[in-house]
Amino acid sequence: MDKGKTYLVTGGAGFIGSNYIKYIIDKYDNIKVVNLDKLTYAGNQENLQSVADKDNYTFIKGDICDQKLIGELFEKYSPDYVINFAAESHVDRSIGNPDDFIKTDIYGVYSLLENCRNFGIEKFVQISTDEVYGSIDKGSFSEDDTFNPSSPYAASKTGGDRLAYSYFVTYDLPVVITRASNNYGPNQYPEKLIPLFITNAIDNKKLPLYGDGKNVRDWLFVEDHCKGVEFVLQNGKNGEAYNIAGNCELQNIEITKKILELTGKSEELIEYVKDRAGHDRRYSLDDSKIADLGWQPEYDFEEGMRETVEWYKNHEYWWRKIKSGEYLEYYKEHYGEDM
Ligand code: NAD
Ligand code: TDX
Repeated sequence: MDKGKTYLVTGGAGFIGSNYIKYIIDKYDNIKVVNLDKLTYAGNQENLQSVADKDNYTFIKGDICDQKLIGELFEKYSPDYVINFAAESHVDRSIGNPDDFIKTDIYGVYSLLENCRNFGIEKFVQISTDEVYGSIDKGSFSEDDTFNPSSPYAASKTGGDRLAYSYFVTYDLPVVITRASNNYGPNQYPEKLIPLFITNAIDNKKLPLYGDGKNVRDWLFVEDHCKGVEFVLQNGKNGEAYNIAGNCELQNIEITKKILELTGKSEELIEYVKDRAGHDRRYSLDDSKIADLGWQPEYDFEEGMRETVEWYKNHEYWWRKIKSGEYLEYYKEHYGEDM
């Protein structure tokens, strides 16, 4: 039982990081959590309302690229674990403007690793992604397969993934790496396929399906991903990477129809649009390595999607502010410029 540890979670105000923080605070009685987040467009303190006032939770606004700030945090909080969720995470944005992706997803990882090396830690978890492997027509990727990233996002994440590994090999830093499938669930920013399509459907807006709609993704409920990350932190072997799959491969058109069914809307809302540049056809992970260690996802897709659609139906205040562009104004009003 991992009591009394201090977790430095980076990017903890985003979709997966915030779900992870809520999960570990609920799971352990005596841990401390420090959440370092730059609060980019994707970071949202409202995701953490249920833990914000707890004595064992501290929020720091800051950039993982800021080595001096990270050093000060290490001096002050002496984290046992560093779990790096912080990233620019949306493929379409990386096609339009790769700059921040290179900075955060590569240099930011380096900046964290340097501080971990100088101060010493028990474990560094780099949250990588299935996109590092690229597309696969048949079969599934294992952890030792070749990297073939297609987008500036995926290439930057590959850089961060391999930098973390190099600190294990070169400096003996206790690093583990997770590579998960596409996540879905509460608090996902409505630019990604599932929350964009749910919220558009609720508003009777078109659902813009790229290309022929037959690209395949493997879907993992965010709570399962959080459990998988914690499992790897506690049980993973240093220097190793672990695939975390949902074991639920679907074409985008199948997801789209499921969303329309669950929101009670017509398939006339589907609109085929120009394909994404460099659009990977299929992602597929072989998760036998983590399964052999004793972990597997619990959610079934139908159950996860029902919960997700219900969440967006019941949290219109959360996503309407984001989609209407009023969010930043609202944020300054409620939390102040410097939060
Ligand atoms: P997200 O975009 O919702 O959240 C990213 C968070 O990082 C935000 O809170 C943002 O403010 C913060 N951030 C960005 N740049 C930062 C910086 N320089 N310093 C500090 N904080 C910064 O992303 P997400 O979907 O929650 O993804 C989290 C991690 O999981 C990412 O590393 C992503 O690559 C990885 N991942 C995501 C998925 C998925 O399907 N969403 C799947 C596999 C892996
Ligand atoms: O409007 C859309 N229409 C559409 O057809 C959007 C936003 C997406 N799509 C397609 C593109 C993909 O085939 O849906 C699929 C999923 O797209 P995204 O939600 O943008 O996810 P993806 O590009 O697969 O990347 C996601 O999974 C891996 C996350 O955003 C990454 O952070 C993660 O690493």
